[in-house]
Amino acid sequence: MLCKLIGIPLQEGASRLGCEMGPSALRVAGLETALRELGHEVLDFGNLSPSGVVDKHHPNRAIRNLGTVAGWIDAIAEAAYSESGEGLPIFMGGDHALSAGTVAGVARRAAEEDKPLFVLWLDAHSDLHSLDSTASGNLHGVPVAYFTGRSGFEGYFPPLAFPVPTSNLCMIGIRSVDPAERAVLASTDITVFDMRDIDEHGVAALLRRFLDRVSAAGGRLHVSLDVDFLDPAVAPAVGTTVPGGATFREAHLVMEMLHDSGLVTSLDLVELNPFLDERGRTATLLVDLTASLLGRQVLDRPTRSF
Ligand code: 4U7
Ligand code: MN
Ligand code: MN
Ligand code: MN
Repeated sequence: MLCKLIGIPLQEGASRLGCEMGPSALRVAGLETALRELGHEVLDFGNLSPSGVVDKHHPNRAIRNLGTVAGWIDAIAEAAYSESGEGLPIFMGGDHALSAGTVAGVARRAAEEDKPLFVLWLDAHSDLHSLDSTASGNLHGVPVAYFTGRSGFEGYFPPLAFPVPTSNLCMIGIRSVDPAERAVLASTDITVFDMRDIDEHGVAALLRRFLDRVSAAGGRLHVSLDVDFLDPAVAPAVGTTVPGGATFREAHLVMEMLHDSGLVTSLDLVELNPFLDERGRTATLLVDLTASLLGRQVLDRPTRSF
């Protein structure tokens, strides 16, 4: 498999500075070597930079860096479209606002191939705020509302040609939802599995159900991994820590199952803040999780029966 590493040093969507160092930390932690050792071809495209920044003002005065983030999304969507034609683009963030661009770009690609696009959102948060409902004003909390075509982004974020149907979106790991987001989740058909669902059923059963749907539909699958999907005890390098997250093994199992499915067509690694890391352990964990997604396993596993 051809893996395309694309750095997106965007940090203006988060309140704490530091995500701009994410792509560097993933490189230092050995992402390219890990994938080569698995037999993959790897191309590092370097880092993207934003399109021209136009100052934008929104009636919600809490919003921060709107023009800057909009400029990033524009450039990211273009790159995501161009690089998703062949190989597996791996978008190295950068904060989660970047997914407004990656998903918009891969959605355009899917539309061109006449395939449905599915999105697996691995996160503590649902990132479903509109520009009107965000109270923090941090734009890493809005990408899902944007790429599913919810209203209020017109004139602020780039026009969205191919919204992702809410029925094609599955969230796993959720444990921090604001009231406005809760209302959206209650009124749409987004599949949401919170931490309680993982506790009760195990992450494998939840994921398998979704993957079966993607496979039956012949869809493309974009995976967006927010570091805070993981428990902060194993992944401390995030600004937005929420206790009670996925364990080390739950996260690897998700990646291993995604590998076996053969369905993943693009990946975001987001919200890594190396300034908050402990001796690179979170960056290293993200490299190892990506390796699991690309076929690293403990034992060779021809289909086994027990
Ligand atoms: B992340 C939050 F209020 N919902 O809007 C907000 F809890 O990309 C958090 O998932 C957003 O890390 C978190 O600021 C965005 C908050
Ligand atoms: Mn997020
Ligand atoms: Mn999050
Ligand atoms: Mn975060």
